[in-house]
Amino acid sequence: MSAFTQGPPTLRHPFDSDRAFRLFLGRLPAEVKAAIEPGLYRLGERAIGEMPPLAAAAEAQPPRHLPFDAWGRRVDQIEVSDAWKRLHAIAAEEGIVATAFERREGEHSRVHQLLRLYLYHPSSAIASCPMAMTDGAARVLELQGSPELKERVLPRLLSRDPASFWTSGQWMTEKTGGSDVSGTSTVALPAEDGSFRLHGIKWFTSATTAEVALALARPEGAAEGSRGLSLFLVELRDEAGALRGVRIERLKDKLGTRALPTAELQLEGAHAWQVGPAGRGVATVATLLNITRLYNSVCAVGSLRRGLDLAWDYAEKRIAFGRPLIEQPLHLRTLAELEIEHAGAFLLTFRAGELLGREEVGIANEDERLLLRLLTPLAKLETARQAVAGASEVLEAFGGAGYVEDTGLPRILRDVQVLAIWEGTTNVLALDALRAIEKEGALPALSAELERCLGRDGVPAELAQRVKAAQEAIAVEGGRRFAGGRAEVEASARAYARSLARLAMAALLCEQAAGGDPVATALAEGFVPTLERAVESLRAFPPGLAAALRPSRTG
Ligand code: MFK
Repeated sequence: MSAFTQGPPTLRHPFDSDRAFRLFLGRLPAEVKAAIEPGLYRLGERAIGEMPPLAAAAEAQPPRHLPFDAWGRRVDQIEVSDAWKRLHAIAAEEGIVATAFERREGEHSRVHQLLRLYLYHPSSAIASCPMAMTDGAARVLELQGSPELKERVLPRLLSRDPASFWTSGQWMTEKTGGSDVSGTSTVALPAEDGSFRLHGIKWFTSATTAEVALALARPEGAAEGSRGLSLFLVELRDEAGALRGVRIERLKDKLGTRALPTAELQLEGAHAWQVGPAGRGVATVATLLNITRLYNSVCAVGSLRRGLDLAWDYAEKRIAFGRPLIEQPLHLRTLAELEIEHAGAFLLTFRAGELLGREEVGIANEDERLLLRLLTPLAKLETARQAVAGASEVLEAFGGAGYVEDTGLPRILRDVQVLAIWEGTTNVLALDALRAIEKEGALPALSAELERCLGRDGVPAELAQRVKAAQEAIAVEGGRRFAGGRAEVEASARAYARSLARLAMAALLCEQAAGGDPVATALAEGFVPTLERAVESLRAFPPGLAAALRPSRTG
């Protein structure tokens, strides 16, 4: 009798395994679908073939900081693996950034680019992070860069040639705060040629091997607080590629994203050019933030998909109690619930992508602009939480194997945890959604979107009714909280934003079900109860309870 061995989970091509992806492709205009499908298919093949071993190799050989050379000279090099470099090169070749800016598919170009990112990210060892920042920086330069920067830097960020492709970092966080940047102490001193020299400490800079970075700094003599900040494009390196005016203090030792170099930097006269108006640094960098937040959502959905694909495959192979796991009703339901979460996350994220695509080619109307403004933080905060909860469930679906490093599964959980932190935590994003609602009046645009989705012919009537009932309950509860004063509004912001995110997801799933596809209908039926639970948790937390639980300092 041969000893029992359990085969590892294997990946199928996303065109076969990913129904949300397929349903979405099927709803694109026929000519767009025909134009982008072959390239997506090829990238899907790379994502399950060539890339996973590269990602594993990049993880196994994390970046090293080499402060000095053998002779004691300060060199501040970050040594990265060949695999990590190759993953960057693949991103350039596949146009992970460029696709959105070439605009070959007009308003659908952004969606095309995000679909490419969705396939690339789970096999990239988080090389998706530098691509996010590069994309955001490219958009800021496209909108607000000087002609000189547009000519010299922008083509590098959009290059498909790995040899000339540059990436950009994003330097905001200082020791005083990652969420609150108002205490930024990096100073910008003017140089004779119109550029600036930056001096200060940046405390958390991802992908520090970049060639350029967008950084917040305070021009000498500018006001305190965030209104005194301006945005600068830093050119990190001299002609020879050595760092110029930038010292690397150390690399961060992080829970996950271990192939990605993240550093503490001392800026000692870093060469920089102002981008956007003086004193408008936060508002200018918001363009970048909204793009990296959308990347974050796509990566959350992609990671959830990867975990699910592995768990479904394993469920076919793994026998327990005399049957494959997939034949066990409870296991099947657990994975189906994750599939439902993935479907909602996918649709909300790609709806935001559609709107961004329309904005980028200049055809979005005011309602669409406001809807995008609100859906961006909603998608970011909810999909990140879904990815963290989903990854935890995926590990559990493997039993003990999910807890063992060399299966590669623990890395999924470690890596998704950051999605709820960087680019704004859940609470910061909930407050941003509130900002969009209160300051910009974005809520009516969401109502119009719900009407658009639920008013489609063929939407299952009972589901549409339940979504509308949830919408009313959220409005009533929101009104009650708003009437309760500022502290009450802020305390409820997370539950409120999460309910709105689920409301939008449910409506989009109902719209998708309008065509009568049985899988689409099942996904909508499965999702609506999760919306009802979110509304219940918004309602359930009594005003004043949090304050009652605050630890006493006197007793
Ligand atoms: C794999 C995925 C890839 C992800 C890559 C990740 C790489 C990791 C790198 C990082 O983590 S970098 C750090 C990311 N940091 C953040 O996301 C900062 C989080 N904090 C916030 O978002 C705060 O809300 C914020 C810094 C914006 C608060 O600053 P302020 O100055 O107190 O905000 P204020 O005064 O409300 O807004 C200033 C202006 O910006 C206002 O415009 P006006 O001056 O015209 O009135 C706001 O309306 C505008 N604004 C703020 N957020 C906006 C926005 N506009 C549009 N969209 C937004 N999201």
